[in-house]
Amino acid sequence: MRLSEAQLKQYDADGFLIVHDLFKAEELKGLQDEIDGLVDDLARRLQGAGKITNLHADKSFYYRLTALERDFPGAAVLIHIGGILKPQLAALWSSPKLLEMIEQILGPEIMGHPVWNLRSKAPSHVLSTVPWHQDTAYLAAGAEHTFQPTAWIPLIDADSENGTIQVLKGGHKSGKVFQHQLENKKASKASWYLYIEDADLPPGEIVTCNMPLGSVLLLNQLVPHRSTENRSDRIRWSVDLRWQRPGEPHGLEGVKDPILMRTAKDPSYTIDWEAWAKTSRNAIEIGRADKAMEMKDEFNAMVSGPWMDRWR
Ligand SMILES: O=C(O)CCC(=O)C(=O)O
Repeated sequence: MRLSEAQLKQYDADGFLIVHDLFKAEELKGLQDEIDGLVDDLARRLQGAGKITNLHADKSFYYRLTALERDFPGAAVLIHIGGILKPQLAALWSSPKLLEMIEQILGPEIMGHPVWNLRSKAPSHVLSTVPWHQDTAYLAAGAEHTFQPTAWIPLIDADSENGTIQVLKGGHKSGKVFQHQLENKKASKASWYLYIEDADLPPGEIVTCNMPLGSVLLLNQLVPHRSTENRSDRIRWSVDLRWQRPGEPHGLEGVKDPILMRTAKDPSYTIDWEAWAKTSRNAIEIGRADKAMEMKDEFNAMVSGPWMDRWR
């Protein structure tokens, strides 16, 4: 879908834009089924390892992981940091509908940025409530100058009850990376998130993004945003995907590579997902703690990443 001039201007001025009705519910069904498969696989592995007894196979997309999380705290984080990019999510990330809009923002040469997330925001799950941050703060210093639009795509009608995104309108305008803190320094929360203290946030209107299924939120890499608590009884599933132009700093140099998605130089170009996924750096999700990998404990939900050194 093509954005209008007014929408492009709004994205530029506000640092975010909600695009309504980009996808029909049935276009997202394949992704939901794929996620059901990931949850089923996790449940079976947990059962096989003697960690749980009930697979909760009778429960549906919006409920099953909550039941698994109750029986095995950490299940929701394990889905979030699983890090294996499955075909439906890859297809969404590189879908003509998204790339057409991104091409209007970035131009015809488009790389997928290596940070992507499947968010399994279970009800009242403290570790899924993401505090105020700028996306670029999770990357190496200097990457803030690279234009890196994010698409945040809920797989449910997202609203203030189930913990949608809030954005600080125009908060990208200074071009600065604000001071971030590590949340896990607070004794109360074993978290891997960064946060900006209220006093360090620029002034601006806080906009709560009420987004029906099928809509997409485009964010600027510098606009402060957060997600609030999920007070509903359903899982607020979402994905977030990013892009940038080739040849510019991506902020994960030496850790993970971007992937070319579209180029005007070769109209018949097709994405080689397999080659990208084969590099071990890409197979390992950025959030997966090195220690957990070393210990080969597939059920360790500990998370760390290079941003922790940046802000320690
Ligand atoms: O989905 C969420 O709860 C938070 C998403 C977010 O902060 C992001 O995509 O940068």
